Amino acid sequence: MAIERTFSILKPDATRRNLTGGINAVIERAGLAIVAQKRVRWTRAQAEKFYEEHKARPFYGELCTFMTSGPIVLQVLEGENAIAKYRDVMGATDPKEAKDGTIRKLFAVSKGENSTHGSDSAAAAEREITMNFRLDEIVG
Ligand code: FUP
Repeated sequence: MAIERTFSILKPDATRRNLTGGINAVIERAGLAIVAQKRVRWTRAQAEKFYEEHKARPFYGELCTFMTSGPIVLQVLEGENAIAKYRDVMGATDPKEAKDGTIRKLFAVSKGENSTHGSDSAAAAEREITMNFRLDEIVG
């Protein structure tokens, strides 16, 4: 296994409920290092671009509305097998299906308001990190 970087978002439902620290504790306990982090609020155009692969899905408009409804925390996580590991730590998209101890089981409100995003492949991680961070903002 190799040291990888993955891209993470703490979504508006999480920032609204002051869960940044609580979620970061789960991330760090899993052995992932937070090597970049910034709190921002996305424009509609930024959300639409980030989620453009979902453009044809019925939830696309609602997803972009939700992702611009409040502050979000953008992160780069680093560690062994970070991409798959963070997907495991987040749990299933729908919190009703997420395993005990996962972020979404612990914190998510619903399938849409599911507290976190994590890249689903190496190509996605590369795209999402470069879209959201300059190289000098990542300190490993
Ligand atoms: P995930 O990879 O677990 O974040 O899930 P997807 O890529 O399938 O979906 C991206 C986001 O779209 C989810 F985080 C939440 C939203 N979504 C819905 O709102 N409804 C759905 O039925 C599926 C996804």
